Amino acid sequence: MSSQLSQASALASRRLGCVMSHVSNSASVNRQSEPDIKLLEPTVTHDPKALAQGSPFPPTTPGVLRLYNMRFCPFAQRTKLVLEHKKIPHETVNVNLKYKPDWFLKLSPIGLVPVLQLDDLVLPESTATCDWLDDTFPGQKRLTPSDRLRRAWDRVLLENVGKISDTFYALRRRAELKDKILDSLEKKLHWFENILSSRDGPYFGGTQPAMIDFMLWPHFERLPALTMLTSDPRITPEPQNLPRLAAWMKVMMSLPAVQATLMDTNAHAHFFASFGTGSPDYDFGLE
Ligand SMILES: N[C@@H](CCC(=O)N[C@@H](CS)C(=O)NCC(=O)O)C(=O)O
Repeated sequence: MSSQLSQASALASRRLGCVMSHVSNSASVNRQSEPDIKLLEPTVTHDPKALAQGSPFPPTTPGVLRLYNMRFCPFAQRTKLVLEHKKIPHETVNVNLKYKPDWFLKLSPIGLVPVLQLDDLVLPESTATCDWLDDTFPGQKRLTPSDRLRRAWDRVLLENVGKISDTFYALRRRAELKDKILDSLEKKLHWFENILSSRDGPYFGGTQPAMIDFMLWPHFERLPALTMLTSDPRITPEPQNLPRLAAWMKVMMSLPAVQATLMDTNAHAHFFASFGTGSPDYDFGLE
């Protein structure tokens, strides 16, 4: 027992006090109250298939950050985008959200992905996980703006983007209201277009992508699938209808983090259709 304790304390002191090699040393300047966290590179690659009820818990490794994910979840994609953009080492475990494993519900009783786990730390919710990552590993790419008004307006954008995703579900529930639902989505997209036009760069963050770009992106990535499902071209940003958003989508697509998490339009459309029939195809495209 005492040898286990001393091993644990040796491990803890190895992990505290120095910053991950590829996260800038500014981390130690910016964080005063908590010790720095040194993450270890994962050595195990988990099967990407979604783990369902009855599947055994994949053992964690001390010092390895884990993301509980669902491959088609726009909220989990936010966390993945921040992890990828900041090059934060992590492993991913995909969860079947229709038949959740008991260990997942025990770990995070709210039962939603994303969830981050690092040793004893368990943190749910896309915005909380992304803020924690940005605060804990600020590195050279701090994503949260320092300007208070910009931060406040980014919150306004964030609060409104959910209405884009709601469209998918509204259309499934009230197909007879299709025109009305799409009219209101189109209006909302023009609102985003105007705000983007008032900013100083191709990104919502300006000349560089900021946290808000990664918070919004997953919802916009799915718009072409919505056009495919509704045959309504107004709701996909193109240079002729929503030029600033179209240009933003183009630059976002070229970011390595977006490339690393991107699902194509067919895959999104397939997943939505499968979700609509009550049998979400979590493993679509694997094998
Ligand atoms: N507010 C949460 C929403 C997350 C969320 O709705 N995740 C969905 C998948 S996209 C989920 O886990 N659903 C499981 C369930 O509803 O039981 C966040 O921002 O993280």
